Amino acid sequence: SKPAKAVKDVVENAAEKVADFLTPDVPGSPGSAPATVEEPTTPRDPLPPKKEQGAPATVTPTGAETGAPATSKGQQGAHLTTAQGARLRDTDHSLKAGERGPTLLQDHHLREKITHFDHERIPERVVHARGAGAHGVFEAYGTASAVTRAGFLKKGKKTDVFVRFSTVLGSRGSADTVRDTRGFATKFYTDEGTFDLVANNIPVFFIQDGIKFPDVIHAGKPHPDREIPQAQSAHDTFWDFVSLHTEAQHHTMWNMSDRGIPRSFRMMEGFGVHTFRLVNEAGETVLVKFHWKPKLGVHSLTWEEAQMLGGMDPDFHRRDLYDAIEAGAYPEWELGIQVFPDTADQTFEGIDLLDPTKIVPEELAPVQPIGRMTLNRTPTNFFAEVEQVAFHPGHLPPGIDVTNDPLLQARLFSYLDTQITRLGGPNFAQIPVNRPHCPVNDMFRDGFHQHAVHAGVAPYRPNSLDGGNPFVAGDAENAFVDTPVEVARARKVRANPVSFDDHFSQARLFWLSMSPVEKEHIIRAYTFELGKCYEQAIKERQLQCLANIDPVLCREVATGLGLPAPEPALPLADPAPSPALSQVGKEWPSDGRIVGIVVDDGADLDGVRDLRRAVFAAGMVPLLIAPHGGMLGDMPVQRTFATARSIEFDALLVAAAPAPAPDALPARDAKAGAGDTAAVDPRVTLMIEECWWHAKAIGAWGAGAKLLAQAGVSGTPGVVSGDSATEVFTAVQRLMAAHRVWERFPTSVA
Ligand code: HDE
Repeated sequence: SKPAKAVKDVVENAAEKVADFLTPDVPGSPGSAPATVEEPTTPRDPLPPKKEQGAPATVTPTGAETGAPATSKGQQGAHLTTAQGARLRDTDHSLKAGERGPTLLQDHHLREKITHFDHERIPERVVHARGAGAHGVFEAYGTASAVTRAGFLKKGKKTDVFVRFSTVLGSRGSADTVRDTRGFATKFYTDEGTFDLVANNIPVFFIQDGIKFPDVIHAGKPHPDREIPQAQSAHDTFWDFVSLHTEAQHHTMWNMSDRGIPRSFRMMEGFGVHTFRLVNEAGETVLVKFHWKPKLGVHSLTWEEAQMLGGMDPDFHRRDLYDAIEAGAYPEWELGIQVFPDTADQTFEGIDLLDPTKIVPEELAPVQPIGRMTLNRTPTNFFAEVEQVAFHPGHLPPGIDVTNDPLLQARLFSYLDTQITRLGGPNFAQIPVNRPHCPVNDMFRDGFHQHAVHAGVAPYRPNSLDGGNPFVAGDAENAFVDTPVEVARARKVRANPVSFDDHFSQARLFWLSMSPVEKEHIIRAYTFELGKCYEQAIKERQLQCLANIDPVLCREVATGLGLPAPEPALPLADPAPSPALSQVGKEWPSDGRIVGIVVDDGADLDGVRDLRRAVFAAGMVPLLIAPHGGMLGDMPVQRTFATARSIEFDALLVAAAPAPAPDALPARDAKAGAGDTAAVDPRVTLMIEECWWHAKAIGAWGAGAKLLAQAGVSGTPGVVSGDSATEVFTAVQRLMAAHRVWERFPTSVA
């Protein structure tokens, strides 16, 4: 039959057709002379490149390589389509046999939609799972040019950055304001390769050797049997570990201080923790520690605010960061370095620079500013940017190098390793937020989620087929050169240097550097955390650690726990305090601070209008709180008594004494016949009381001034009243510069 003949033709001619493709002089091809068989390992000259074969393009993958538009983004066009781009007319109904079903397996849109959804989640980070991020720019002062050849630190150079702030212990959905260390990781997209400064808001770490990281994290995470408590250190396994593993005591002291509950990501310092090595043009080296200094100063919540926020606004820090940026109150930090000579013993003033449980007090080595970072753009898509960003302390540009700090050395392994699992393969550097902003030509190929369509045939070196590309760079072309540091003749050991044995002197240094009110907060934090432990032996062991730090601290916590205070087991160190560690006693700009203004329909609206103007002019954010939503004259009401709580505000101004609204609960003290206060909405009284307890500035005029008297706070420190709104605000603004009305906190220690 006809079809049978057609098949036969194809088959018969096939050999001939194939032969056409083969060049007769390729050894071994049909029709060529028998080849001398070479051993595959026999060296021979590489084949010359084919005529049209040049260097492959070195563009970063955008999709343009496939013919898709270079601007190719996740989505374009106004029409809903399938993942393959076919327009859809219905995405609300699955395809069924009749209105009442069953649903048909052939519904490719249903299957595609549900399958994609089923795979939307990726594993959260094993630590630092909860975070928030923002884009910005770093501008160098040029002051570091003498000590590093890093191009992004040359005077006036601007570099794009992406920052991710995080807590350490909690899961992705945990509350922002828990007591914990905060991550402060910055990606600098420099012209010479990405630099990641993967920092924390605490300058020391729990462990001196990275091999202990799984131990400290297992101890801090929820208990393995019940998986509680979430995002807390106030539990037995944490205190079990840190009381046994006493090198953790310095970091723990910072966590128990107000640093463990920051007011805002914008008001945190950042620390590179480890000592790094900088290399200049001449190849000379210095050792440095990196510091971020927030323009707004270092501020904290009170413990009660932090706990209330955990329920009322678990996203407080994330919201604060995004609100500030969107309001134009761009957060700023100065990057600074402490510089030390790169001596053979790598110590400075007796402090071992390779020990990550030690700081070098700023009074001994000042932090020298080298540039300024401004965060000015919130992410477009949280998952794409904040969740998928991948930092790594080994992402270093020429001019910045690592040291032998054994904690840093383990980190250099861990980050890439964990990201392969978290981001599903080795190609996550191609995710937009992770792409370097400079040419990449790395010879890495294939693998899961490969988005690049690499040109060329020779992803190996040396090659001639791609014209020798890629070429290695010489010193003159700014290659990253590992610093040829001498390695001492040594034996392989699993041991620390003797200097790492001092676990208490710097915890004591921190304690002695605190003001009385900060000491009081530390005492209360230890008492709370240990009070949450069940095991008596753990409390006693931690009290022994506190005795080795300071007898007053130990005594006060022991009293709170109802346990005897032990004697120190070691002679107490005698360090000079470092005033730079205290958060109290200075003045800071109040940009981006939130001022709550209590008003009602009878309030002095002209005064309120002036006040709002003055608050905006001071770079702060006024929020009107009224009995009802909508407008108050020509001003929008942002909060009602039902939606506002004191913890959102940095200061409170009271312009009215509103009568109880219908949705108010009875005043707490109404039954006790507290007189006039019962005639005021109890939520307003509560707001004033809470602001007072939390040591916030309070101001009032008009009817509001009377209310302060009724609440029993007028005439106390940090409470001002006056005739006009703006006069009161001027006084409140001065109080806010000190952050809190510190004298309102009771202190039992000197
Ligand atoms: Fe990390 N750390 N870390 N860490 N770390 C991670 O990497 C690790 C340490 C820090 O916003 C992980 O991608 C080890 C010190 C921040 O994405 C992981 C050790 C400092 C972030 C990891 C440390 C940090 C991480 C988890 C001890 C301050 C969040 C997810 C040797 C200088 C980065 C990831 C972000 C994240 C390992 C100690 C800061 C598992 C092994 C010290 C800010 O690789």
